[in-house]
Amino acid sequence: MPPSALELDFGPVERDPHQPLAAGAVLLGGFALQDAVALLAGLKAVVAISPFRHMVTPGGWPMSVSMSNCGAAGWVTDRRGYRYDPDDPETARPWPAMPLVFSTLAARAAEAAGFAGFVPDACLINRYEPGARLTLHQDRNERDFAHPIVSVSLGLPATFLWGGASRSERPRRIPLVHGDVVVWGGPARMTFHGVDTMKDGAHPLTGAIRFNLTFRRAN
Ligand code: MD6
Ligand code: FE
Repeated sequence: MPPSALELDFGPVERDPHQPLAAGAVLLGGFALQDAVALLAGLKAVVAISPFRHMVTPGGWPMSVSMSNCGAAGWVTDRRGYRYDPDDPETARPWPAMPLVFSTLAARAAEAAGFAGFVPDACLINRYEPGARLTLHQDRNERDFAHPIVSVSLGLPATFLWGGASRSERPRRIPLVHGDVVVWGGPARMTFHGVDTMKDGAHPLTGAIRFNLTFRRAN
């Protein structure tokens, strides 16, 4: 017997889809699930133009996470520091345009989290292989911290590290899975955060990779 429409619509729900992390920050469980295939197609088109690369920190260390960008501004790091650049330093061309499915999803998620009118001009694309990690940091290279940040997880699960206003605060560990979206802004905007060392695994859409899209208003 086929499952009833009721079962299809309402199960299986394992987590509250709207999980507050702090004032101004919320995890929208599964918010991007319906768009995941289109988002991955958009990602593929972007990195065909501006490929993933391991950028170097100002201290000279290559990051374990490889990155690309799309939109009017792209986040970059090199020996000169962290900043947004309208051009991809590797191609010496503007970053690829932000796919409509990216900006539409980011705006919908921001609105669902209470930040109506979010128009991202930058999308940083992070690519994690098993063993990759992102140390605790604040996102502070944007011009106006009044805008929230929208973060979309695709592929392998990860443990998000959610700290406090100072680096010394011990972070909470938040599991993030394929399709999850985190939005934060307002009083949570400068929270220290990171991603714990990625475990090995296999996701049907991405294999042994986690992608993260973070949408910002840089300028
Ligand atoms: C990641 N995310 O989830 C890394 N930053 O792969 C971030 O560093 C981040 O998710 C600011 C806002 C949301 C984020
Ligand atoms: Fe960040």
